[in-house]
Amino acid sequence: MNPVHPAHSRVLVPAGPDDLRVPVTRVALTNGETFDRYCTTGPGSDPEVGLPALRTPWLDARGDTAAYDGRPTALLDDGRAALRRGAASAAWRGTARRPRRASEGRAVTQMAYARRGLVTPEMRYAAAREGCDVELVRSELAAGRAIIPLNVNHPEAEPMVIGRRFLVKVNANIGNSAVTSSVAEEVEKLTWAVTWGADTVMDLSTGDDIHTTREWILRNSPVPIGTVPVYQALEKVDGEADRLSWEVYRDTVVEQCEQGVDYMTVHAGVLLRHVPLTAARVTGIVSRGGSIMAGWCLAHHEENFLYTHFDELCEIFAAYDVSFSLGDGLRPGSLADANDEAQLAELRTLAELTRRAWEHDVQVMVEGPGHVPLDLVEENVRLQQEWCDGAPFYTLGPLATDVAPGYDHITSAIGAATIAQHGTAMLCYVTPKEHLGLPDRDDVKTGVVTYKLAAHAADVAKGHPRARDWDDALSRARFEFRWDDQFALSLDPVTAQAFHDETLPAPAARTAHFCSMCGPKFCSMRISQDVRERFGAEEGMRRKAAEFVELGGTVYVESEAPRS
Ligand code: IRN
Ligand code: FE2
Repeated sequence: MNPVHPAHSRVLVPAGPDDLRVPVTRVALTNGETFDRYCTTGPGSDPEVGLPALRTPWLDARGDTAAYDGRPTALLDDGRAALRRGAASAAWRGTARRPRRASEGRAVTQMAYARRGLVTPEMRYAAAREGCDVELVRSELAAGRAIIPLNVNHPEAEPMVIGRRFLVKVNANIGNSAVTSSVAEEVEKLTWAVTWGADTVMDLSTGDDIHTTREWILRNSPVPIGTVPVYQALEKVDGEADRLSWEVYRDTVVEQCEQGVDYMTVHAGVLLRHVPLTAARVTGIVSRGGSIMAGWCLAHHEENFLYTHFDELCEIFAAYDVSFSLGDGLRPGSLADANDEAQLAELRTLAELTRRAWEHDVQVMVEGPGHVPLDLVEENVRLQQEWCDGAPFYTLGPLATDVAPGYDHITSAIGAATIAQHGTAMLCYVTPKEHLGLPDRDDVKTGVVTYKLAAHAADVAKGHPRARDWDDALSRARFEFRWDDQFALSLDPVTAQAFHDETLPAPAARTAHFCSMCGPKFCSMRISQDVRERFGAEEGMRRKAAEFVELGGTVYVESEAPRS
């Protein structure tokens, strides 16, 4: 994997008593210091080979899962499509993998271990990456306030934790629509997304190659992978939602569990009686999965089969340690619809389902909006946290205004930073193409970087122990005119450096005490440094201020500020 800056390297640092080591991105600074950042890139892989199976020894040592002969991948419906598409797919080693699942009577979810008071290597790994005590991870998992989304069939993934007490995480969606993209491009998008810091990736692929695409993505993904199984189930019934059934859906879920999907969006809160509540909305039902399920309920005049079969679904998820992402099928798609009866009715149902999943030791997060004006954002987190007993909240933005298509990464990052500050655990990114088209490579990067800065802003505001250090390191580099360090420490070194070099490309400019924004004479940082040098830092400035007052000037002092 190519680092985004020559000063970056992925380093494994020892974590704890045994040989457990966790990755960091180490930034080598020109003043001899180093700065370690949270690393999501993984070790890098040849797409045809996949990543090493980091967790297999841990899974084997626990001895509570066993490999079995799942249905041969090549015989699955869309496996056939993959075979038609040529040798590259057929030769994929995934076809020979034997999936594993919980042995009879064994509870293998991270929540189950946590509740029994057991500390797993996964918990220690996640805690080390956060820089927190492993007991915090274990107790939050046990209480349902955090999840470690890791399917036993995705041993390549590096464990990470999602919960309000931990760093705010970012999810990037990738996936082809029928008209564009190839499998290789999707793997490339995954690699690209984690390069810029995506903590999880959701594969929202539709179309013929869906199974193969997912197999490639999973085998190459160092981060947890999420899906929305109803999209694939719909493909299996040729896009006719009325023909969906629990059986088709269940088989699709099992297929994805065997492949190693770590968490799945399940729109089980869209109940028959909730659908009419959306009738008077400005934008109706904007969730793809939500509209599919609403359509099915109305066509059959039956309750949502995801709701009526929820306990069976929990049993399947428990066998593979797949986490629920309880879908917000009735999320508001416009400011006008925010926090309305339909949205809140669904949230109450999601709260009920959260508790039911917990009875099976299945990990849960709860999805949230959408489009919400800033003054209603906090209420979203408060109600979700109260009703769902602190289960992690995972929101799509929300967009704080509807009026800026083309800039919806920004309209939504404003809402995202706000909602994360109030306790949302993971943010689903929005790209500049939202509402307009399929995101390309540049859009994916822009979306991830924009969401990383929103998440980080929230981490700082929440007082996460190590968050502010990053800002301080960058600010010191900036003040000391260590330009290369400022680039290396930035979220997007490539853009930062390119912008700087646009006007001052000469190598000498990298140590110059100014940039082209203000020029040499008017650089406030240079002037402020000169003041320090000439008069000594604090004392000199105080002396100068006193002289100024003696000459009749006034100096603003906090305690004398006018009150209103
Ligand atoms: C996140 C929070 N609310 C929705 N999401 C994401 O939206 C979810 O994780 C998945 O990536 C996508 C599902 O979209 P639909 O099917 O609800 O539109
Ligand atoms: Fe929208």
